[in-house]
Amino acid sequence: MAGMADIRNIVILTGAGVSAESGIDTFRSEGGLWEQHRVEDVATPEGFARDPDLVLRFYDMRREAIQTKQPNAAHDALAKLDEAWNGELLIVTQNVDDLHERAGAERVLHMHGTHLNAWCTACDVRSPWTGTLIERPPCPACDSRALRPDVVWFGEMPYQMEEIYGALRQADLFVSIGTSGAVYPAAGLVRDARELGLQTLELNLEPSQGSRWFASSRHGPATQIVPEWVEEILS
Ligand code: BV8
Repeated sequence: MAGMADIRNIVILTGAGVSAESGIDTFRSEGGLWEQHRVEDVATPEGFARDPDLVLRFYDMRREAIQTKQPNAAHDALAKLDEAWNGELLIVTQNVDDLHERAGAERVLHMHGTHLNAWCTACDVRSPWTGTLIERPPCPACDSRALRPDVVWFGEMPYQMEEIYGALRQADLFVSIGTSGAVYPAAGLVRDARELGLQTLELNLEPSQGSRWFASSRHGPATQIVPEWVEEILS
């Protein structure tokens, strides 16, 4: 990639594809999560209001499944980059799993929340959570039985957008890994990056919905193309 030498600050966006080879279902592949459930029913505040048990079971099942999975070579490579890179680096993930952190990455931002917290709709406190919510357990902070997944649903504002745009404004390179480019504002970040003059690279199994916005694209499984790219940029 041209001009690799002048890369100081990097923003990386990851999606479900980076965790696919860890055995965590993506959303839009055949048999993916959204095919088993209508999005409107399980990932919206309206769906939660309409049928809280359905939504709580959906997230209980995923929270439990995620804890049985391990980071893969793509997570490991990104953690190695995070550790070795002495410029700015931010891994913005759309994933609610904690595989980036379990691989050792530290500069991680969960723009769509995390399966590892429960969020109390009574007192607004977010508590670490690895169990289930279907039985309406009491909030550790206020005792109310009003906990929901700490996940950003459709129609809800993604977390820390100002921090993400701030990192983009300082960056020289934007890399998108394992995402279909189907959901905004995450899918729009590559256009923000281009407008800011960043170099843009897509690493994905196949061209995403936003492929045309990337100056460079590489296609293949993340466990193969992400370590290759990390070795390249660290050499
Ligand atoms: C908001 C958390 C506004 C939940 C998620 C019309 C036009 C434009 C926008 C909209 C519109 N109507 C509504 C909107 C807004 C809406 C949106 O974008 N809708 C889409 C459907 C059109 N967005 C929102 O509502 C967002 N909020 O806009 O708020 C606002 C403004 C001000 C004030 C208040 C509010 C919030 C969206 C967040 C929803 N939550 N997740 C949960 O996890 O359960 S979305 C979820 O899907 C993910 O988080 C991610 O963001 C998104 C896409 O999923 P991906 O991660 O990309 O996974 P996917 O399966 O799609 O793709 C996997 C990719 O990996 C594929 O490309 C595949 O090829 C690749 N892959 C597979 N295997 C591998 C691989 N790659 C490499 N290696 C492999 N082995």
